[in-house]
Formats: sequence, C-alpha cells, structure tokens
Amino acid sequence: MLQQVNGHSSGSDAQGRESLREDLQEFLGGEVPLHQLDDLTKVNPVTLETVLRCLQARYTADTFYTNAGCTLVALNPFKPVPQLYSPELMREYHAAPQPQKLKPHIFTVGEQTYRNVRSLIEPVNQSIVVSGESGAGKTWTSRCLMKFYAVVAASPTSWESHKIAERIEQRILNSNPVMEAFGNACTLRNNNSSRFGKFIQLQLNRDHQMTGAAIQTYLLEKTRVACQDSTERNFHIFYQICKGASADERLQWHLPEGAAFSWLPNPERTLEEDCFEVTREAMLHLGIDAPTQNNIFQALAGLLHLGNIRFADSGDEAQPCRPMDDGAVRTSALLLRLPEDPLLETLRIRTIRAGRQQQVFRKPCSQAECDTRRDCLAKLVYARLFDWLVSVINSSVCADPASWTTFIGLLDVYGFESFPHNSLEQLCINYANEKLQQHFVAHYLRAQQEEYAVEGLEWSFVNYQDNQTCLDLIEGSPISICSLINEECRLNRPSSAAQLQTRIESALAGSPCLGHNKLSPEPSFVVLHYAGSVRYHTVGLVEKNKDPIPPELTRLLQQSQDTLLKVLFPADPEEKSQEEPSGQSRAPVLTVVSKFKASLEQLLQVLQATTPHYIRCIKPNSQGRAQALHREEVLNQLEACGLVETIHISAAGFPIRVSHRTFVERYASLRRLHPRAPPDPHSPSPDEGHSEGSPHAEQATLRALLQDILHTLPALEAATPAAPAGATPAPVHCGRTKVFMTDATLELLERGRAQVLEQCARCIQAGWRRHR
Ligand code: AOV
Ligand code: MG
Repeated sequence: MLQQVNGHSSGSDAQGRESLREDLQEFLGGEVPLHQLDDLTKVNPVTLETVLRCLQARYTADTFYTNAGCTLVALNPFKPVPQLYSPELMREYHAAPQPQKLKPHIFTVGEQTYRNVRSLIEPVNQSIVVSGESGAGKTWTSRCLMKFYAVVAASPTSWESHKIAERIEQRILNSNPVMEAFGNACTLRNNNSSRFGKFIQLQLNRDHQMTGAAIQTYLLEKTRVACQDSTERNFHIFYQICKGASADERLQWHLPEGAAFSWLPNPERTLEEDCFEVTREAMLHLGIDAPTQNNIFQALAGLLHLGNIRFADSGDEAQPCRPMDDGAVRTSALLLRLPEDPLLETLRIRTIRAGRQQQVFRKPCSQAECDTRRDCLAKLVYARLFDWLVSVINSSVCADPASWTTFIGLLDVYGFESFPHNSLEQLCINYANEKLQQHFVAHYLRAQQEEYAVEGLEWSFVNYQDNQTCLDLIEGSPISICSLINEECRLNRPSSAAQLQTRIESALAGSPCLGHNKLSPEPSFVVLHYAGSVRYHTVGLVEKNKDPIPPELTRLLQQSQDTLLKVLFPADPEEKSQEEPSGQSRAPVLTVVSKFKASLEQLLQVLQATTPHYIRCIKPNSQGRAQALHREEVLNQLEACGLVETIHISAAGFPIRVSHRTFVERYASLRRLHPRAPPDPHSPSPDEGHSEGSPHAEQATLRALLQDILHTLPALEAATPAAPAGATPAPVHCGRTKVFMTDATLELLERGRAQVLEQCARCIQAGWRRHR
C-alpha cells in the first residue's frame, strides 16, 4: 500500500472518500483550504493573485501539480521526490477508473492521452507539449512521461522480464541519457539545460503497446563546442570523458588527470550529469558497441586538443600564422586521425579560385580567421556526430512502419531564455517558444471560442493575449528580423553590427514588440517576447546565420583515417571543385534561420494533426532552491503563459467534441441499458415531413437518436458508485453539428458502453451454452 505522498492517499478507497469529501464540501458551499484546491478553475475569483496564492499554498504543502482546466501546472520541486514517480503510482493512475479524480499529476495527463489513443471516438494521434522557461522542468517531465509509458504501455510480459535491456521500452528510455550527455549543458539558468529541441513519437501498435519511437531534433547549439561563457560549461559528454575515463583510456585519448582544456570551462564543478558510466551503459543498450564508443570518445578528445591550438600572428601578411603549441596540433591530428600538415595548412591557409581560368590562390589567414576555422572544424565534427547519434538511436528504437498505428508525441524544446548576452541561438530558442505559445493560443483559446460560436453554444468571450504581433516582428513578411538578417547574408556585403541594429530599428519601428533600445555599449535590439523582453546583440549575428563552412575543412575531414569520421564525412562521389570563389565567401543557399523556420513549421504541422495536451512547467525561483517560491518570478511566468485566460475559458469549456454521427454510432447501444419509453406510434416522428433517405430526414433521425442517448446520462450517472448525492449532471452540450462534453462525461459514456458490451458478450455465451 502506498503511503501518503504529496497528498496522494493510499489506495483507491481513500481516494474515493477524499474526492467525495471534496465534492460534498463544494456542494455544501464549504471553504476548501487553498492548498487542497486541485483545480485552479475552482479558485474564486480567478485572478493572477488568487491563482498565485493557491499555487504558493500547494508548493508549501509539497504539492507540485495543479490542474488549470485544460492544462496542468507543474511547479519544479527542485528536490528529489522519488515517491512521486514510482512505478506503483504510475500503475495506480493507469488502473484508476477516473484518473482525473486522483490528485493532479503528469501521470493524469499521460493516462488521459493514452486513453484518448485507445478509446477516443475518432482515434487521432496525441501530443503532449511541455513548456516553460529554461530550468522549469520540461526535460524532467518528458523523461518521467516516457517512463510512465514504458510501464503502462509495455507489452504484458515486460514487467516481469529479466531481459529488460533488450526491451524496446528500455531502449527508448536509454535514448535520454545519451542525448542529454551530447546535447545538454550547464548554463546560467539550468545545470542540465537542453541545447537542442526534441520531439519524440512513441509508436503504439493496435494493442496500444509501445513498439518503438522516432526522435526528431531541432537546431543543436553547436557553437557551444568551441565557445562557452565563462560561467557556463561545454556539453556534458566532454566532462564525462575527462572525469570518467579509465587509466588506459586516459593514455589512449591523451587526457591525463588534471589536463587543462580551453574549451572545458569550470571542470571543477561536479554535476550529477557527469556520470560517464550511465552514458556508456545506455549507448551499449542502444547497440553502440564498445569499439564504436571508443571511437566517438577519442574523436571528442581530439576536439578538446584542437581547442588548445592557439595561433600567433607572423607579422607578415604573406606568411601564415604560427601555432603556439605544436603538441596540441599533433595530438588533435593523432586523435582525429588526420594528417598533421594538412590540418595545420587548412587552419591557416585559405584556397581561393579566381579569374577566368579559375586559378587557385592560397591566402594566409589572419589570426582571427585561423581561430574561426579551428572553431568551425570542431562545430562541423560535433554537429555531424550529434546527427549521426540521433540516426543511430532512431534505427535502434524506431518500429517497422507496419507495426504501429498511432503515436503519442512528446515535445521538449529549449525553454525561453534571456542572458546578459543573447545571440542567434537565443533568438531561435525564443522564436520557437513564441511559436508554441501561438499554437496553444490558437488551439485552446481562439479555436475553442470560435467553435462555440459556430456551433451556437452560449458563451461569454474571454480576452486573451495573442502573440501574433511578436511573431510578425520575428518572422513576418515582407520585413521582419529574420528577413533582415537573411538579407544581410544574401547580399553578402560587409556590414557592421551597428548597421544591422539601425536597419532593424528603422525598418521595424512600427512594431509594438520592438522594445525601446536604451543606450547600450554594444549594438543590439530588444524584442518584447510574450515571456519577457530580451536584448539581442548584433555582433556576429549575420555570420552565425550564414554558418559558412569552408570547403577545405570538409575535404580535410574526408581524409581522416578514422572509421567514425569516414562515416561522418564520406568522400564526395564527384570530386567537385570546392575552393571558395574569389572575394567573399559564397552566399549560402539556406541560412540557419531559414532552416530553423522550416523545421518549426513542419513540427507545428505535426502538432496540429494531433490532439494536444499541455503541461506548463513553472520555475519557483531562479536559484534552483527547494521550498522557495518567489512571487514576482512566478507571477511573470503565469502572466506570460496566459494562465488566467486559460482557466477562464477552460472553466466553462468542453474539451471533447465529436460529430453527431460518430457519437450516435459509438453510443447507440447505451439505449439498451436505460431505454426510454417507446415513442407513441401516433405521434409525429422527428423525421416526418421529409422523404426517406433525404439529408434532412437523416439529420432528424440522427438528432432523435442523439437525444435518446443523452437521456441515458442521468441514469448512467446515478449508477456510478462514486457519484455523490446531488452532484451536478454530467456536462454535455449539443451543438449544430457536434456534441460537446467534458472528460468526465466521456468517461461516463465509455463506462456505460463497456457495460453494454459486457452484457452482450454474456448473452452470446449463454446462447452458445443453450445451443450446445
Ligand atoms: P528544462 O528542461 O525546463 O530547462 P529541466 O527539466 O532540465 O528544465 O529541470 C531543471 C532541473 O530542475 C533538473 O535538472 C532537476 O534538478 C530539477 N527538476 C525539475 N523537475 C523536477 C522534479 N519533478 N523533481 C525534482 N527535480 C526536478 V531548458 O532544457 O534549460 O529549457 O533549456
Ligand atoms: Mg530541457
């Protein structure tokens, strides 16, 4: 039996009693203490202040999840609460007849989503969008949801299976530590910050068992490999190899204890994410064997040594820069299995084709150019390695297309962030968050209200904050921040950071979301995002957006004798001329921003084709301290995500909507359970006056059947054991073309239907027995 955990009573009896007590208390008009209010729609009146007070009271009582109508609010506990995520609790939510009657939890969302896939009248793929600012708990939440599905959607034998390592659910879970080791890093906001976006499709077969998964990633912050803020860190994996390598591996990878690497800031900080063994073990289970792993880690060590290469100006433009430490060049060449001289040459000398004859010229690079080429080489290797890893993981976990029918998608992207210095990475991250916020607004707030109006439901409209203006500023046409940055790349002209600032500020001056740029020592512009204002620095923005890769670098890597690098950089089938044209580097076909925009649009298309569920993670304080809820910080987050508006709309809303026909087809059998008095044969039938088979006649018959089914609801409800006396009837509303209802009503109808099916099955069996 479970103990009382975070307000979770033990066993379903206690839960039933508690829910009954709450319902009665509400019914009798009694005051429920704030911390016991499980749903923010019950806070009275619904204002930012009352919502905050309720969340605060619950946080103090160690209750971290609260319903807010159609969304779940998740406060980050910032401390381990293992009981809250135990497999027992997962099974309890899974087995509950009405999980929404249990304490709010991410498992309620997980289970509801799962039930929708299984029994929704019109089966559609589902998605869970986890949002919140950096450090709010999105990755944690998605990980827990994956564990939940690994337990509840596993094939029946798997719970007892000892060969857990081979099981698909376990392999899917193993993707997390690997992807986090390579794609997460410690930032100012979060020690385990996701530096890439992730959408994972959990694939379910006809029996609703998880048969595989497909992972799609979005824009890895690859600049971090070669450039980190002094207070932050590189990707976890680099620290893992430096701390966790065995004595032999240290020798092999040239990582002596205490070696200093310029791309490894803050190595003295030890995080729980530094565990090399966990990553290795997970990689092994994903089918990445020890020699391949060795290959990967050796290449990473090669990158660390590459980062230690420094150049000194030769003092003569015609002479290439000098490496300050031959050892770093030698070791990185050795570890990346590259020829040493060509490595040095590629870093220091640019080859240019010019003139009619396309003659090849060799131009020594300046010291800054050498540094850029070195960084570019590292980013190129790391980004390809990351993509390759994702594809290896996908081939290990992805199910055969014929073996799955539906999916549950989990979206965990990098959260909204604002640092003292923000660049293209933050612009893309915050742009993604704006898009998701818009999806939420469009789906829940706007669409819901519009549909009520079209369907003729009585409804008093709620005003909500639409972030379209901000999106227009960022991505709109014809002129937006993205278009202006892209234009600079396309024109390929030398322009200063200050010029970019001026262009943005003058061309987009009319946008209310372009903030007032107070005098700043560095060229920058300010965007008023839904979640707060962010100053973006324009230095290096255009270059980052171009992301130019000198072709010599790719060609150099194609010469590597390393098995892994050979896979990452296969030789070109046609050895095209790859030298740069004269003058400036070629304008790129697709900029970083354009590619990102296209991938976001694709993601939104996928999301729009699913039924979305939302979890809003809230960061109680920015220091990551347990038991500390900072009012102002939380208020800002609540305000930013439009929680109050969401509550208002959800409080009176009907999240489930089904066409009349589907409703009748699914629930016609309920009339057997509680038949109405047969209609008087002399009274006019609903379809009278319409010729048989006409659309009107069909519509009228459908409506009559619909009414018959709806009339069974009170009887169904009365037959529900947990229904308290005097409880409000199951909310349902018949619109012009659809039936609108709450989750509870759907649950009730489904239970009734199951009962009828069971009765039928019993009758058939009895019939067979009699026959025999
Ligand atoms: P994020 O994904 O939202 O930030 P995380 O999921 O990485 O944030 O959470 C940040 C940290 O908060 C974790 O490393 C945990 O220490 C702690 N945490 C979060 N949720 C819980 C929980 N339910 N129980 C205990 N600790 C928790 V970012 O990736 O930076 O946007 O980009
Ligand atoms: Mg994260």
